[in-house]
Amino acid sequence: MTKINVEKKIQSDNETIAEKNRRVFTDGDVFVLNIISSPGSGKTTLLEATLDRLASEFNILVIEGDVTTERDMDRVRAHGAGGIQINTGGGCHLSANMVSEVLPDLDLESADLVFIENVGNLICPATYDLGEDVRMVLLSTTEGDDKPMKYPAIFHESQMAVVNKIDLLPYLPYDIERAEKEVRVLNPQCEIMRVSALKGDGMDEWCDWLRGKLAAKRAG
Ligand SMILES: Nc1nc2c(ncn2[C@@H]2O[C@H](COP(=O)(O)OP(=O)(O)OP(=O)(O)O)[C@@H](O)[C@H]2O)c(=O)[nH]1
Ligand SMILES: [Mg+2]
Repeated sequence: MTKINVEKKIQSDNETIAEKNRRVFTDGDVFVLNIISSPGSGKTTLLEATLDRLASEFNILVIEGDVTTERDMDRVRAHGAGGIQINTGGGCHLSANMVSEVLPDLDLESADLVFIENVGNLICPATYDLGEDVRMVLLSTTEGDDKPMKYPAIFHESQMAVVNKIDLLPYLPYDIERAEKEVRVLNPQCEIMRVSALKGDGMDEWCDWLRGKLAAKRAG
């Protein structure tokens, strides 16, 4: 019982700070995407591919979440992103407070899109609102097609699910229809898209989705 109360308090404190972050993001007129996946699904590769296509059109900031190192921040900087690396020092997810602490270091006024790459983990980040507009789960074909039902929380909490590494479909026993069906069972409202961040398949559709989300937010 005590454990449940402590968890509820942590979540409600997080929610309060997330709402403050959301107001800061809205004042900055930016669209914010919180990207969650297991390690190695291709979050940073998707960001690199997105930057290659959109960095000349939009001012893009990235908040990188990792236990340690600046490796992912170095990668996205090399593709034209501004932003900042957060090291959790062992924590398995970003919290609204961690994001709130770096907001003063970001030039949101001149930004259009803000990507938050969460710590690679399919469980812990699922229920931590960071103040984003959309929470997105990235699946990949190398993980196996049974993951949605095994890790349901993130699929309940996400408004967008992207299946990455579709270039590998001919070589893997991955039933993409099965994975997508499981997502729909868990969350019928969740949008679903397929991409290969590495090879470029689906990237035009993905970039159009981002353009649409930014335009919709700015239209109020
Ligand atoms: N074949 C193929 N490989 C990919 C694709 N996207 C990413 N990869 C590879 O997958 C590996 C992991 O990619 P990352 O982008 O580092 O994955 P990540 O989700 O950012 O990893 P963490 O930040 O450690 O959680 C790299 O070797 C990428 O080149 C893809 O679409 N197709
Ligand atoms: Mg990464």
